[in-house]
Amino acid sequence: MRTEKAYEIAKELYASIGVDTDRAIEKLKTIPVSIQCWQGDDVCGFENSGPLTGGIQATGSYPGKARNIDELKEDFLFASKLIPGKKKLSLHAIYLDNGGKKIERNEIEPKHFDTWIDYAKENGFGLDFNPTCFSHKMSEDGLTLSHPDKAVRDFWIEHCIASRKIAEHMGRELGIRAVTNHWVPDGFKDIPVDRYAARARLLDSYEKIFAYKGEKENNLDAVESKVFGIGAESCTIGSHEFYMGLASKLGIALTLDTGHYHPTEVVSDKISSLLLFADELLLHVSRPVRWDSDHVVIFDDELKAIASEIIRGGFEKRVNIGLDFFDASINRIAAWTIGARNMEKALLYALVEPSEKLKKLELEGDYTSRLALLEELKSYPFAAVWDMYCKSCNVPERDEWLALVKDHENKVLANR
Ligand code: RNT
Ligand code: ZN
Repeated sequence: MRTEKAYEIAKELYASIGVDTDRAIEKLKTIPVSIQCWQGDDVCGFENSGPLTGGIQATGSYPGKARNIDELKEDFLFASKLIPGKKKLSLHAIYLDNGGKKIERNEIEPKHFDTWIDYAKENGFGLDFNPTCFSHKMSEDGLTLSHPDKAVRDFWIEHCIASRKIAEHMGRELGIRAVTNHWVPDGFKDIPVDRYAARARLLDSYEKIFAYKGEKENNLDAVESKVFGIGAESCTIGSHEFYMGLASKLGIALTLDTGHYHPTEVVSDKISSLLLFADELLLHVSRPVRWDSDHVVIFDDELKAIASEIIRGGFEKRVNIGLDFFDASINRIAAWTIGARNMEKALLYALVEPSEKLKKLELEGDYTSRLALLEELKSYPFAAVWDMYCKSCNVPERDEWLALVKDHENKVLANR
């Protein structure tokens, strides 16, 4: 009752500035957010191929992490009931269901993901995919698709093509297009002398990967750049410029990871420029703290700015929203819940803005009113709209979800 009461007042106030909160709530239910499976087990996967490499790190040792596919499925399902909205699950190749038999990365097939597809069908999730070009013997020296050795490059080319076929199969089976994100860790710890050659090899590998045209209606490919990684501090082969060029040359999408730029550079400012030249983008919403640390996404200014860029422009069909964080120092289900709820929250926050009114003020040069309204909006009763959204999605309101996570931790995770 309290939720309804507060909502009625909020709805009236927002209506007075031309915002229809009911419509905002309904709209948000149509925007998918892709949640990364790898938060559930610290990017380990179930291939048993050794430690996490590639210059990324999940720090912390909170007990209870998922040790196998069933546990990961159980945990994600639990989290999904605490997160409002339309969800996709993003899988990495190392999460394959190999039935206990070692399958080489270049030999993975759609059938290795059939149990995930069944799970997605049962629970109404879409699926996304990622080739895993790290945590492997063939990536030990920090190079994969740009490796000087053709045999190494070929191995990863095969892996990426196999991954694209798996994603297509997922899209076809679910009737929900998958998005495949391609990221490789390639880089140099120390100053290289021939960046051009390394980048030329990377380009050549991608040309081979995308020579297979694929089924556009079932899978969208995207490529992710980076500025540096641990052990690759001096040069990242797949830099922003490299992938911008590649995406426009090959007509594929670009991925923007919020942790992959210089600290004062923001992804929110990149979306509008890129959408003038590309049909679609993929976001990896993360939270870099001093470096690409992949902290859990919080409801901060940059998250709100990213959501506003999407909503103000009406770009929700062109910007595929994916999350990419992994924190092993807190309850992993809580991490998923906090990060994904915040993404949803930021989108809703953007949806209850009188954008047209603000755009008009800007066009007229009334920057005084633009700033005044933007600031006053911050103390509008947004929380009441958020609570109502959660309620109408059948997920806990406010921090009610926390007790459920704690209870699950005691009953399930503690026994692992
Ligand atoms: C690494 C990239 C990449 C990974 C995931 C696990 O810096 O952000 O997206 O985080 O593929
Ligand atoms: Zn990423």
